[in-house]
Amino acid sequence: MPESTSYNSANGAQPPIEPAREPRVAPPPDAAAGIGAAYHTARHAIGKMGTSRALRTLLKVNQTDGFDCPSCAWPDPDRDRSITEFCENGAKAVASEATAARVTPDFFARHSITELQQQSDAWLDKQGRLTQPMLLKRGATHYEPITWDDAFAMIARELNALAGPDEAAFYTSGRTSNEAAFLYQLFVRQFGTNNLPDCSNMCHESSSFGLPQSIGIGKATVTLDDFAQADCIFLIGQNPGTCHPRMLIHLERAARRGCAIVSVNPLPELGTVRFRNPQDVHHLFDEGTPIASLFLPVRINGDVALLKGVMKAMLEAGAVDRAFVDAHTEGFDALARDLEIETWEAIVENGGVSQELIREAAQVAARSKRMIVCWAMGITQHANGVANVQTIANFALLNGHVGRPGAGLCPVRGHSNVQGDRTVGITSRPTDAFLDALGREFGFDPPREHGLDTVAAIRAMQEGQVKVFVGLGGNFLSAAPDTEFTAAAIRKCRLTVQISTKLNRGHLVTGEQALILPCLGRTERDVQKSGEQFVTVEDTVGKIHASRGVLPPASDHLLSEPTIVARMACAVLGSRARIDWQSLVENYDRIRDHVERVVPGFDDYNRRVREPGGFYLPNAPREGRFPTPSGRARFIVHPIPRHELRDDQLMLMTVRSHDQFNTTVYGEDDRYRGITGGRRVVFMNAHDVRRLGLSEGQWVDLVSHSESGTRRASHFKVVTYTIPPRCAAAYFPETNVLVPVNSVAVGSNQPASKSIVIAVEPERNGVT
Ligand SMILES: Nc1nc2c(c(=O)[nH]1)N[C@H]1C(S)=C(S)[C@@H](COP(=O)(O)OP(=O)(O)OC[C@H]3O[C@@H](n4cnc5c(=O)[nH]c(N)nc54)[C@H](O)[C@@H]3O)O[C@H]1N2
Ligand SMILES: Nc1nc2c(c(=O)[nH]1)N[C@H]1C(S)=C(S)[C@@H](COP(=O)(O)OP(=O)(O)OC[C@H]3O[C@@H](n4cnc5c(=O)[nH]c(N)nc54)[C@H](O)[C@@H]3O)O[C@H]1N2
Ligand SMILES: [Mo]
Repeated sequence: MPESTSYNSANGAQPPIEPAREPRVAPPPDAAAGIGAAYHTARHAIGKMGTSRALRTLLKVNQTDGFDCPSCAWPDPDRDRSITEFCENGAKAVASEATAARVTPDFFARHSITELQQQSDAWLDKQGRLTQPMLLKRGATHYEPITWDDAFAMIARELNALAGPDEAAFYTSGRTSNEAAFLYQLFVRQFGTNNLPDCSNMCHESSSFGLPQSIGIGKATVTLDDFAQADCIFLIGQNPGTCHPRMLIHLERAARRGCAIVSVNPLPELGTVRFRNPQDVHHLFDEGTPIASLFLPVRINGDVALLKGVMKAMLEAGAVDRAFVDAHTEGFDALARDLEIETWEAIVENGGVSQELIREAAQVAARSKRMIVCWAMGITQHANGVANVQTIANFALLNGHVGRPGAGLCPVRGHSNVQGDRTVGITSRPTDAFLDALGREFGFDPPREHGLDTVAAIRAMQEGQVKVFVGLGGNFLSAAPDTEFTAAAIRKCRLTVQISTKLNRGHLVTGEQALILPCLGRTERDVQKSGEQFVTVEDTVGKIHASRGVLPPASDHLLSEPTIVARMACAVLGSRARIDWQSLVENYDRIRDHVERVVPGFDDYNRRVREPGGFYLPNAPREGRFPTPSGRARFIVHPIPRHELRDDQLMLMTVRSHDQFNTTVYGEDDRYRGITGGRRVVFMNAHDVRRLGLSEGQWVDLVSHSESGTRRASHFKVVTYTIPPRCAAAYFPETNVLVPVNSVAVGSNQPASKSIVIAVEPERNGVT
């Protein structure tokens, strides 16, 4: 456990404070997207790629013969795609990957690790694509080039020298393709461990854990077509304008045909307020379409209380689908009893929303014949994230909104293939059925004991139990909670290996020795022995489709992710290898043939994925069946969480700005919230600012206390904002230092990075 000390950014694990940087605050724009989005799309794309490369690349985004956008997991239309099936933030992600800038061995010779640590996240990303395998030797100040063969030999040496396979952890981030992920988990399990932490542990783990208990499956039950039929859509804890901008097109269409849209969010996020479709040139300059017809400014982590209020009012009004409840569910009586006992006083106090507004939302839900409920990180990243998810399931089940057209549950996934990675086996908690099938297919006995997830892996590294860390994509250091604790844990490893496209802070805080293995990105052509390959991904509604890059690789030295995994497996497993890894990557169809025989739902994979748009995986609840042990969906009742905040304390949520993709910072602005030129801001309610004796624009420190110590994030500018009292918001990863590693969701072990108890103190160190 970290000691009771204050942390600072001096050792390079946190983004550095740039004293000269002064965030500016202005009123947010009146609508999301519009001409501003078109302008910023062009600026990022052309600025990084040049005009012709930008056009050539962007016109292939999300086309059936092109590549899957590397940004979010929002689905593409089954039919009638427009030629511009991308958004401003998709264009930023593409431009960041397809940039013409390069990080060469010469770059690493010029800049020491210490020097690079002092650079901002945006600067690191701007340097361009990694071009060659690089090695950081023990005690060295600079990375130096290494050959692929030597790199794999080194990984083999270190992994095979461990006392056992459980002394290594193998992380995956959600951009990895199904093909690479399947090979990776196969390699890891043949090596002998289930230590497969992934970004999903920090993302939708509360959904993946909680939803199966409620409805028998951990995924969305809807398709895009359902959004065209819904008469009511709830958006709970989600910021689609920034994080899933293509969703706005479907929300706009829904709003225009009279579908009620209810946003439950502490912030009036711009994309849920008003939208001007940048693809609709005729309406680029009009006032835009109002999106949410009702906005419930819930208190942070007030969702269980609020939804209980909505259900209580529905119950009173008799808005219960008794036939559905009797035929398909269990646990209703306990739910009804609980809602009866729950007082409006507790509901209003903990939810932070008035009884009138809650009743209004209940009326909307009660009237609905086809209701979709969407949610994202505002729901999952709390200590009671699983309870949040299961309460949402209760809400949808109450009036039978699962398994009928135009209705259903929709956990909106983040990374473009985070869902697919899980489907093909990236999990530290595999089922026996999966392991049986994997063992049968490849003639080995996979390890049965469950492995380490993200938080458990950090602790194991800290305790010296995990000595080698391999990351297939991502930025484990900056994405993980408790930055300084995590950094210290990583530094204890003997070897850390990052398979990456772009430079990030995770390359600068390493084990005793470190490797960077540069790989092809989505946008690039992947040519193997049998010819040009494509990979496959799964979107948030469970549709599997192909992704084929169009650009020449950023460097001749790059290998594809499947190739890197296969060569690592050959080197590490040596004579223990039971399969011909080399032949698998000569033709990715061969990988897919194996997937087909191991994972249910992939029948005829190679043929069906070649059909334009791909195919849907089976989804029982979508067809009205619930694959729970009893065959019924379950109402699972949870208490309202209570937060006893001291007078000087606030509840902080860590959110994304409009100019970032997770830990990749494209720029210093957050246009939709009126912030430009800097990210170190804390959004607070005006009443709290006054009450705490602070003033707008003042520089403050954010301090979190827990039994494991005091954590401090320095130098944030106070911004008064439309946010409920006692709530605050700031950007991640600058604030990850405040999230105690032991502050996790019950059941899912997901870091509670949206309910951090903080105090706001006048700046101590006086950086300015
Ligand atoms: N451009 C861009 N796109 C992205 C990403 C990105 O970083 N940038 N990241 C991708 C990934 S991996 C993910 S997981 C998704 C994330 O997508 P989101 O989950 O939409 O993103 P967050 O910024 O985490 O914001 C969550 C929202 O929840 C609200 N919120 C916070 N706490 C609560 C609460 O207690 N209750 C309720 N009801 N609301 C709350 C916040 O105000 C915010 O609007 O986006 C994906 N797409
Ligand atoms: N405080 C706080 N912490 C959070 C969150 C939060 O809301 N608040 N959100 C959490 C969530 S939802 C998530 S998903 C995690 C994200 O955690 P990660 O997925 O680990 O982080 P990313 O920032 O998406 O990873 C970016 C890096 O991935 C590499 N990369 C990009 N594309 C590719 C590729 O095609 N192949 C390979 N091999 N590498 C690639 C690049 O080197 C890039 O620097 O963060 C979590 N952390
Ligand atoms: Mo995520």
